Amino acid sequence: MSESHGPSERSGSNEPRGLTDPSGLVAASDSLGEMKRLKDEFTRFMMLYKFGIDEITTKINILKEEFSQIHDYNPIEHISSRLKTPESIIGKIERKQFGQDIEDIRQNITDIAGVRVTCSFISDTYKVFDMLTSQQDITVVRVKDYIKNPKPNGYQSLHVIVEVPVFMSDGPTPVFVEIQFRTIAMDFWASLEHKIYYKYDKAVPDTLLAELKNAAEAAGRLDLKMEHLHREVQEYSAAEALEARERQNGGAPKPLSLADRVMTELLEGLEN
Ligand code: 0O2
Repeated sequence: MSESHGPSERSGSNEPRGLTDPSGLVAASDSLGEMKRLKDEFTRFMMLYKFGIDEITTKINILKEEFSQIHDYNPIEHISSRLKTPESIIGKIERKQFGQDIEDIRQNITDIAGVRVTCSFISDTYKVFDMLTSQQDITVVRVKDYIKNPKPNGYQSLHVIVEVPVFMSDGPTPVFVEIQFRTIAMDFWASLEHKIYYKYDKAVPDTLLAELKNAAEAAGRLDLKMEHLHREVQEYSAAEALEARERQNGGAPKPLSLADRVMTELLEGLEN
C-alpha cells in the first residue's frame, strides 16, 4: 500500500502548515473525521443490503416452511445468498461507466444483495417467483427470463431485481435485491461453468465451451422430462383440485398463471 500524504497536501493547500496549524493536529483530526464519516456511510450502505437479503431470505424461508408443514410437497430445495464484496463493487464501477457517488452506485449496481433459490422443477421456479413477487411490500424492477430464453452459452435461470423496504432507526429505505430462481440441474451446470470460467481465467477453449453448451442442453432436456413425470404423478390430485376450484368459482375458468403459460410452451416444444 502506498504511503499516505500529509493533510495539507491532500487538501491541495499551498500554505505552509506551521502558520495556521503549527502542530498539524486540526487538519489531522479533520481528515480523521472525514474518514470516519465515509466509513460510517459505507457501513450503513452495506448494512442496508445485508438487511435486504435477510428480508428476502426470511420471506422465502417462510414459504419453504409453510410448504413443508402444510402442503404435500415443497417446491424450494435450497436458498443461498451473498453480499457483493467491496472489491467486486469497485471492479463493477470501473467496468461500467457511471458516476461514483453512493446514489450512482445504488442505482446502477442492482446485484449488491443476491439471493439464489433452487427449486425441484422448472414450474416451481415460476411458482415461487409468483408467490414472492406478489407480496405487497415487494416491487419488481426488472425480470430476465433465461429459462425461456437461455443465454448463448446455455446458462438458464430466472432473474428478478426487486425493491424491498428496509426499516432502520430513521425510517424505511428501498433496497434492490437480485433473486435468481433455478432448478437443481441448472444450478449444477452453472456452478461447474463458473468454476471452469475461473480455472481458465475467463479464456475457456472453444471445445470446452461447446461441451458445456451440450451439457446445458442435456440438463434442459432432463428438467423437462422430470417436469413431465412430476406432472403425471400429480395428475389425479391436480384434476381433483381443479374440479373443486371450478365448483367454487361457479364454473368460471381460472386465468392461467405465468408458470402454467411458460410450462405449456416448454412442454409443447419437447413434444414437437
Ligand atoms: P456472482 O458472483 O454470481 O454474483 P450485470 O450483473 O449488470 O453485470 P447482467 O448481464 O445484467 O450483468 O446480469 P445478469 O444477466 O442478470 O447476470 C448476473 C448474474 O447471473 C451473475 O452474477 C451470475 O451469478 C449469473 N450469471 C449470468 N450469466 C451467467 C453464466 O453464463 N454463467 C454462470 N455460471 N452464471 C451466470 P455475477 O456478478 O457475474 O457473479
